[in-house]
Amino acid sequence: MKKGVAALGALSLTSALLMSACGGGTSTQGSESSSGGDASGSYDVSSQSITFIPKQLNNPFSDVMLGGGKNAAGEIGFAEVNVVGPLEASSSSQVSFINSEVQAGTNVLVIAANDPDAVCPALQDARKAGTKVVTFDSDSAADCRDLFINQVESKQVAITMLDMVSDQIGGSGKVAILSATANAANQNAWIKFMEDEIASNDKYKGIEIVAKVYGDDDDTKSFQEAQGLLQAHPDLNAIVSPTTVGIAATARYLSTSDYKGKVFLTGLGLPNEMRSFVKDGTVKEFALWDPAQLGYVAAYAGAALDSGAIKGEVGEKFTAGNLGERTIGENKTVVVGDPVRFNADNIDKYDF
Ligand code: RAM
Repeated sequence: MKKGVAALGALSLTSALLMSACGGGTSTQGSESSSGGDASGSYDVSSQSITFIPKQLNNPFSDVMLGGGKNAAGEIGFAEVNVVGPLEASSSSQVSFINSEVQAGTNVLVIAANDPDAVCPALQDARKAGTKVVTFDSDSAADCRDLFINQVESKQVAITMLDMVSDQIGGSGKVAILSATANAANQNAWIKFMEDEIASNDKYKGIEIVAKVYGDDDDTKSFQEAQGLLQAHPDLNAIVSPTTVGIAATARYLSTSDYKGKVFLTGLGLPNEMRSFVKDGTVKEFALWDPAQLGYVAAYAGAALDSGAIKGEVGEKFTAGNLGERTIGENKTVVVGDPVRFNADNIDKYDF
């Protein structure tokens, strides 16, 4: 059980999660912990605590992901569930949160790393103190965590984005990437696979990546980077933004610019944030997975590790509640599911 309340300066998602349930999203300052629950889940964690640290709190994607994580934690029966984290996704912004949660005695830490290496020493200390460390969404270096819960195989995310942009530009053209932070392990893995595929797969040989810029998962910076891309590359055919913050900001810029309908935009987005841009013709198609499932599986993985049901070795299996049995794969990674492509025909079926 955790020894105390989350450290001063920790930020909570109480209202963000409520807002997210209603389709909005914001964050407040303070700290949050909840107690209760029983041991009715299959893992006995009734005296244990779990802490979620997303890349940043003021991100609607994080809100949905944490919603799934908290649902699972309640279902499993953790005695205490905490959500803390920074408001911006910079490299070292999570270190103080890791340290204070571990000092307070959290049993399970579930973290989306802003930088695969910057969080490592703190995560190593956490593991030495007996905390089980699960990364989700964005991995740390592999030797600093017990398990990584990956949304989708990284290569499959890359291929989905390449297929969408290729369809939209008719197979060839100039493409820019507007990413999250320069250190984000998840975006960098997807971009690397995109570049490798363009270089090696004839299907994508007409795609030329002419620029890569970083909006830092900050709405204003992403908007400005989109504007800057179009100024610097007036002959651009498409922007691929593998971040929900970046794609929404870019769509907002394009929707009122002369480029609307001329420069394509695709990547990874939340249907609820992108719906109006699909309906007004700014965006044809983009993709994502259900972030709530990612949080849900991560909480179950943490419970399975903490209760001793698994050690975190490749080949072991655990049950992730109503999402069923999962197997630990190569590199101690668990894959949650497949991406979905959203367009005018199906976007109204999704509510996240
Ligand atoms: C942003 C974040 C997150 C990523 C999604 C697709 O919200 O960068 O880490 O997984 O986009």
